[in-house]
Amino acid sequence: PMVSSEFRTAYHFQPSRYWMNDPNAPMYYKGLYHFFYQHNPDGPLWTANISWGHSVSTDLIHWTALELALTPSRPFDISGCWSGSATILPGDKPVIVYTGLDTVSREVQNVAYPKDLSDPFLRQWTKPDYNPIIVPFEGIDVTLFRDPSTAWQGKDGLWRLIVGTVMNGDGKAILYRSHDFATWVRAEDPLHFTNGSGMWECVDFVPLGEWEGVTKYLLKVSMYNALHDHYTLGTYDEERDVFVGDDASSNDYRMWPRVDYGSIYASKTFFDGAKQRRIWWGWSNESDSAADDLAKGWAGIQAVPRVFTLDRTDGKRLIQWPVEELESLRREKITMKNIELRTGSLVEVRGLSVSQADVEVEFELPSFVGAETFDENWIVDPPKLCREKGAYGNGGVGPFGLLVLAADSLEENTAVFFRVFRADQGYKVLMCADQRRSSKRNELYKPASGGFVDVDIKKDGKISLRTLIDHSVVESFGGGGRTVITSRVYPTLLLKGNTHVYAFNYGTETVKISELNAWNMSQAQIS
Ligand code: DQQ
Repeated sequence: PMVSSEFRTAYHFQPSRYWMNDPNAPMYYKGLYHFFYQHNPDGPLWTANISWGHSVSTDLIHWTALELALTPSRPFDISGCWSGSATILPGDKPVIVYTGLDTVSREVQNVAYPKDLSDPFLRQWTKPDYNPIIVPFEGIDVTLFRDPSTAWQGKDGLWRLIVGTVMNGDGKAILYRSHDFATWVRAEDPLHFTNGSGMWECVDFVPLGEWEGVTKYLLKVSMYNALHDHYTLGTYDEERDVFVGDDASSNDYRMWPRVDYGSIYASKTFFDGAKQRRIWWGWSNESDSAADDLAKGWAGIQAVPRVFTLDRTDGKRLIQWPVEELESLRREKITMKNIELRTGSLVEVRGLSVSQADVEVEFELPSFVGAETFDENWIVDPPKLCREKGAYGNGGVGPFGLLVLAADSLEENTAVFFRVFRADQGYKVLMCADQRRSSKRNELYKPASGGFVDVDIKKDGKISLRTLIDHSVVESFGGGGRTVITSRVYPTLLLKGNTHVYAFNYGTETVKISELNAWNMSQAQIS
C-alpha cells in the first residue's frame, strides 16, 4: 500500500476520513445546500450497515460537516440506511425517502422528516413509526428493490416516486403513487424498463428542459451489472404515467449514453431553487486496492457538482458543466493563444501548480484530410478503441489533447485526448482518458476510458476540452460538456511534487490551440 495525503482532494468533496459512496438526498433549503452521502463512520471500507453523512454549504464548494443524519436504529433500517432522495413538500417542508435494510435485510422504503424545521441545518431527522412506507412486492427479490427517487406531483395532485428493481433480468423503475406521502400504491406498469439490463440502482427521473414547447425528461439509471450510470431522454406521458423515449434506442440500454465514461456511479440530481438550475452529484470510487484504502484511512470522493441542461442546439442531449461557483477557487491565470501543434508537438503549460488546476482549451482543426477511416463496429466499444489506438502515436486528425500529472520524461502521465475519424455519415469524434501510464504502480486499476462526442466537428472546425485536476482526480469535459470522463489516478511523482501539464498532438494533421486558459486552484474548505 501507498499512503500519502497527496491523494486527498483539495476541491472535490470528501469526508475528513473513512468510507463514502453514493450521494444522497441533495437539496437546497432556506439558504443552504444540503449534501448527504453513504458513509461508514467506523472505517474506510463499505459496510452494508451503512449510515448517512451530512454536510451543508452556501456555495457548493466550501462545506461544513454535521452529525450523521441517519443511522441504523429501527426495525425497518436496523441493517443499514441505504440510498435515497429528498423532496420539498408544499410549505417548504423537506422529506427524505430512503431504503432501509430491515431485521432480515429485506430492502424496504422509509420516510424521515426534519425534527425541527426552524433549524436551517436540519441536523436531526425523525423516522415515523408507520415506516416502512413501501415493502417489496410479490415476485421480486427482496434484496433487489431500492433507492427511491425524488417524488413529483401530478396534475391529479397525487405524489409519485420510482424505485429500482430487476425482474427476469430486466431492470425496472417501479412507480408508486400517494395522496399523503405516507400510504403508497404501486402502479400496474413500471415507469420504464429495459430488456436484459440487470438491476437498476439509483433511478433519477427529472425534467431537463423545454424543446419546441415540449418538456424533455431525463431518466438516469445506475446499471448494477456494469457499475455505470446511463441516461436517456424522452417525454413523460402524464395520462398513462409512462416515460416515452425519444428514439428506439431508449429501449436498448446498451445504446444509452453514459453520464460519465470514467469512474462515476450512483449519481443523482436536485433542483436548485436559489439559482433555478438542476445540479448533479456523482460518486467517484477509488481505483486503488482495499489495502490502500485501509492504509489511507479513506475512500471515495464526489465529482464536482455539475449543472445539467438540455442541449440548446437541437434538444437531443444532456450538457454537463461544473457549477460556476467552482470558478471562485481559480487563482493565477495562464493564457496561451494561437499555438500551432504540428505532428509530434508537446507544449508545456508553464506556471501551473499542477496537482490543483483547471485547464480550458480550444482546439481548431484546419484540416480533416488525414482522418482515419471509421469502422462501424467500433461504435459499441469506445474504451476498446481508446485502448487500441492510444494517445501517443499513429494518428490522423488526433490524437491531440492534454497530458496531465505528467513527469518530465512522461513515464507517468494521464492522457485526455480526441481522435477524429471519417465515417460513412460524417465524422466521428472519440474522447479518451487513458490512465494506463498514470502511475508506475502495477496493482492499480488503470483503464483507458472513452466515449464519442456528439458534435458536428466538420461544421464547427473546433472542439473544446476542460480538465479539472485535483490530486487523484482528472475530470474532463469534452465538446462543451457533451462527453465527460472522470479518472482516479495515483501518480508516484505527485509525492515528489513535480508534475507538468502539456498540450500535445500526435496526429499527422496540424491542429491549433486558438486559446488555452489555465488556473491554479486554491483549496476548498471541506470539513
Ligand atoms: N449503494 C447503496 C445502495 C445503492 C448502491 C448502498 C449503489 O442503496 O443501490 O450503499 O452504489
